[in-house]
Amino acid sequence: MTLDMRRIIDPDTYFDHNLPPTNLQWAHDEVDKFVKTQSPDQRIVLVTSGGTTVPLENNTVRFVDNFSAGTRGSSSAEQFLAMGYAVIFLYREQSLQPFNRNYSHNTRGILSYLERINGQIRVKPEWEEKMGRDLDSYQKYTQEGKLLMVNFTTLSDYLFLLREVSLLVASLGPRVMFYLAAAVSDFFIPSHSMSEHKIQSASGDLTLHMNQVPKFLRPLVKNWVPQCFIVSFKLETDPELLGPKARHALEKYGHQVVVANMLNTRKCQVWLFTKEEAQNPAIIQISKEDVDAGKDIEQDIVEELARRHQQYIANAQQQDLSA
Ligand code: PAZ
Repeated sequence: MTLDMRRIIDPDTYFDHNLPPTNLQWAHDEVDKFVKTQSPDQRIVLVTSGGTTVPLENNTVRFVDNFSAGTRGSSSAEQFLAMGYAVIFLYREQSLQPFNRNYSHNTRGILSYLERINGQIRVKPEWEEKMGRDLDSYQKYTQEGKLLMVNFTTLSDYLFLLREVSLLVASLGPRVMFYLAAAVSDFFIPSHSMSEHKIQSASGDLTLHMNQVPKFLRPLVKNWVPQCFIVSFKLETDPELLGPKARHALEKYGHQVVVANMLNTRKCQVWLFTKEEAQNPAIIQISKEDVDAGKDIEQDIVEELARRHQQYIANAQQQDLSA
């Protein structure tokens, strides 16, 4: 596989050349309704979660994917809800979902939590308390209209939905946080360059030309939601690159926070880069023992970001008063 990174596509023209997802109108209506039912001072967060697929054929048989399971996003969504946020959860279909995440995607299938007693199917006693708590939370937040889940699969689905949600929440300004934890592909094949049908193996080895995905953080920060509090994530595997890349993103896009993490330690350590702390980022870490005991680092990440978001809202209100 070779990557052709020379042709950089303009973010503004991307949407003219790619097809929107089938759930775009549904998502528009649901997000619009969701936002309108929140009280005027309700803090709202858009959490993006999971990886994007990049199709290799228009009639897709094969695609390029990545490792992200949606652990960060789904756990963070639970923490935001516990802290009083209304959460729009934009997630990769079949990746982990808040509260449900404890019963999927591991070595135990859902049936291993159940048993049949006198003909009745019930949760095994050792799981009753935890499952009961998760069920109560899930039902409470969805019924109270505090959790809305919107799904995507491909890179293109994700980008269309991100823009749609952004434009719907933009007018709410500083009280909206963007928590962009999804692992979004950096490369793709534009629809018009893609094979229409399944690529045939009879022609021998396969060489793919992939374009660079336009940098959507730029229009998001500058045009779509210029007043919102924006947190992006940066993942690397080479420790030498992590700090410079996080700083570069901050300088280039001018948003509020970059959460930097390394692939192998992402469950126990992250760095928060801001303009003021570009050379000396705050570190959030938990021990391996805490991770093994079931603690999620997202609890600490979300607590810290919510604190900074509150400060951001207060500063914006102060500026309004003195304007
Ligand atoms: O989904 P997960 O919990 O397995 O991984 C989370 C993560 C590493 C994808 C996230 O923390 C992250 O860094 N997202 C941005 C990746 C990037 O585009 O650099």
